[in-house]
Amino acid sequence: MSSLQLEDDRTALSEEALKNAFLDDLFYVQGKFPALATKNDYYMALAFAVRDRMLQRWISTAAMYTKHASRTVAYLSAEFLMGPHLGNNLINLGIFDRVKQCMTELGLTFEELLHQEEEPGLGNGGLGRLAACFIDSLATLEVPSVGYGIRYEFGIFHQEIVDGWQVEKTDKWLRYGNPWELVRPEWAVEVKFGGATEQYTDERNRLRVRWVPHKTVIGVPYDTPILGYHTNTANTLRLWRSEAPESFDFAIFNSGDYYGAVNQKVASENLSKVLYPNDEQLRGKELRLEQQYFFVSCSLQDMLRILRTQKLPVERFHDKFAVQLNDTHPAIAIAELMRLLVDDAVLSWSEAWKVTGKTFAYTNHTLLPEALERWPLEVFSRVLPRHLQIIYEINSHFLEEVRIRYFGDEARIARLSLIDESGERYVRMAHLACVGSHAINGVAELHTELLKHDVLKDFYELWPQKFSNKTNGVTPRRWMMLSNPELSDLISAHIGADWVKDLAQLKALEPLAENAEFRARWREIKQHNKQGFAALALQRTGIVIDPKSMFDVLVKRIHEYKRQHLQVLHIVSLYHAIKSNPAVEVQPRAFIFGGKAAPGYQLAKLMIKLITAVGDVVNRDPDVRDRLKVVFLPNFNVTNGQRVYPAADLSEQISTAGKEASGTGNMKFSMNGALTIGTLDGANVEIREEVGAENFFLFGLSAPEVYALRTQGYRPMDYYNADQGLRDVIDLVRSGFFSRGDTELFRPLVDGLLYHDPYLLLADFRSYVDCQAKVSEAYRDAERWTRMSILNTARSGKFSSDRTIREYCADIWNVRPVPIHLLTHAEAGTA
Ligand code: F58
Repeated sequence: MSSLQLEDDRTALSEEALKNAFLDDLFYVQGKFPALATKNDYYMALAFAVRDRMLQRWISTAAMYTKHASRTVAYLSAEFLMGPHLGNNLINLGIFDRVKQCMTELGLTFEELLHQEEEPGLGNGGLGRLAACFIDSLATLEVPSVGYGIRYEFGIFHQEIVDGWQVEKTDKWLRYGNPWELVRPEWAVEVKFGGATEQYTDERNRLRVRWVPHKTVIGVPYDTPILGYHTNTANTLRLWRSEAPESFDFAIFNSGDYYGAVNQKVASENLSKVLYPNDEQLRGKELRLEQQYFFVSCSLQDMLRILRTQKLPVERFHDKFAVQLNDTHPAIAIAELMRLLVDDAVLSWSEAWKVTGKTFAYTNHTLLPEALERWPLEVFSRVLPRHLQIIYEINSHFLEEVRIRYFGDEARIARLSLIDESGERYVRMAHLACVGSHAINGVAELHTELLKHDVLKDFYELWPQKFSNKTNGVTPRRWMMLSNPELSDLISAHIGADWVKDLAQLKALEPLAENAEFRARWREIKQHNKQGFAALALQRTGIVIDPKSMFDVLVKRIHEYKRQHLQVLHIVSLYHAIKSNPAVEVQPRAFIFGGKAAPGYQLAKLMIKLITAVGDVVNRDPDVRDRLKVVFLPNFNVTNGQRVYPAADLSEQISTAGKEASGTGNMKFSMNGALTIGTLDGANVEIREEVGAENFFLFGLSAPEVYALRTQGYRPMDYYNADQGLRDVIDLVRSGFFSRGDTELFRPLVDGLLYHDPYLLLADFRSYVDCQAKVSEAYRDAERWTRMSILNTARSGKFSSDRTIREYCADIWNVRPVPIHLLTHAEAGTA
């Protein structure tokens, strides 16, 4: 009886049970009573009450997977940009409104509790957030899977804006503890680094290689349950933290070198200390390579342990696990699995290579040649001497195959080699990933085509069958239900609630675009979201924006190829028009920017300063009469994203065609009813295809046109000379008008545009500004705009990450759903 009671207390979802659990946790976990409890105590108590509800599902899921030895996806990613868990878990458990009600009845403000959570910002941007959307979809689709990554103590830096400049602060997200994770010291593993290798003959007379490392560290897994939406599945996100080995203590006694030992301990713990921001400075960083190898080795050892507990032989590794490499950051896994199979499990090279090839698949996320990872041979051999030998051996087998196929084509052989020998020698991680994987994919149709015919052309010619496209998607649970509850409720009221799991059903909204009452309600919700965002912007920046103006939003990492400065040129052109004739008619707009610049990327930081500097002038000029406002919202992250996408009227997707692999923010905007102004780049192409050309504002050169212009010789100055409007804009920035007369401040940007302009802003300027005029005209007709907005949402079904994950499951992973039956206490005890 008492055990049954306990089970109910910890799993029941009734209002009464939830309230009891919450108060229980406040007393017995936080050790507080209401009069002394802080907001954080309340948040923690609620989080633990919710976690209990998840644990029953988690245990049931683990039991089921173990019993059935289910084929499992292992998603290897150096980044998981999860965002806050509480709200999402409540949505997926189906108790969001009920818990809100409970908190209100207890006299607490639910929103305040949600805001109490420090978001785990363990990622830079798109790539890390994609991993988070994917594990949500995997759980929702009931697919056995584990996300493997690094438990960084400091996530992506916190951005402040001081005097218009970015200032970085460390992200102490673990400061108040993390109620969502469980540490599993019993599954810790050892990881070796450096040193040397030696050959030896084992007791069975086999010639083998032994790696004698210079140091070892311990990887300790921290597990977070990842719940599916309205399912019993709770998969695992397993993040590794590095620790010093136990032997540290003995070393002190043995050598007496206490401080040396302390240093070693600190060094071991530094491995998982901080997420690297994507930086030029990142190139060749030894610690970064150590991080990559660390989490990869931990994860593969963990998979081998699971194999052992399920009594499966290592020869069947690929039957049990489908391992996806999220870009090349985990690509060292290919050499590591070979090492584990050949050196430790004593498989033959050819057998190990077969297993490895069937295990891995690789996703590429970039078209920028400078972003392709390569490690100086010297660094590589110092950190991973055994892996370098293995890579040489892989390369020699591979190039043998290439030589047979392309006899005498030495140039091609040099291009394909895993080692770049054109100057200083490097290990090419993308080549390792291509050779060691059975599947290679891009993240949008255009991106995949460019991979096949440009970036990875030689590999495509060799193995066309390995290549496929998997257009990205985002989870509608977080990016619609949680962030835009009113819109979600409106949709459900009209077409039922099944769209959340089957986003294609949004199509049923199409006819409602012709329903005036529905349109009015649609507008009302957008207006409400805009008011909410305006309040946030005021609180964070002190700038007042009018919710009746058009919210024109550009949020993403700051990078030249993403062209935030093209939008600045547009703003300056409008401002110039007003100054030339203050009576001119302009559509009132709030230009909203957000995004972080890599700390070492000087031009990106200068772009932020330019945005804020233009804002300082425009926002205050009485001639503007508040018709234009420029806001830079500091610290764009998942939490702020949830506020901004639902409030946007216009989504800016203005990268140079052929540069943005996919984009995923573009999808979040469109789902929430924003219209896009964009180039034919990344997934914009497919968004336009889906929503219809008439509901998308297209401008700029296409990827082939960009290519042609570059080949024929691009001279930005020609555009400057030929276009008075462009000249006015550039000259105004150059004159020091936005920098208190300082003509030097923005020179690197302006001269960069006039004399180099690698991202073709000047070539696209006129087309962009003209297109923006069409946007303004369309916005003036509110009914027309609303129709277009509804159609954008209605036709965004393709961009659910559920669709993406279904494609990976069918084409690459060959895995099937395993529905979970919830265990009771009694069953769990006897399993
Ligand atoms: C992004 N890459 C792409 N990399 O730029 C974007 O187009 C795409 O939609 C997204 O991946 C998902 O496929 C990206 O975010 C990084 O942040 C790297 C992190 C590690 C250092 C180098 C950059």
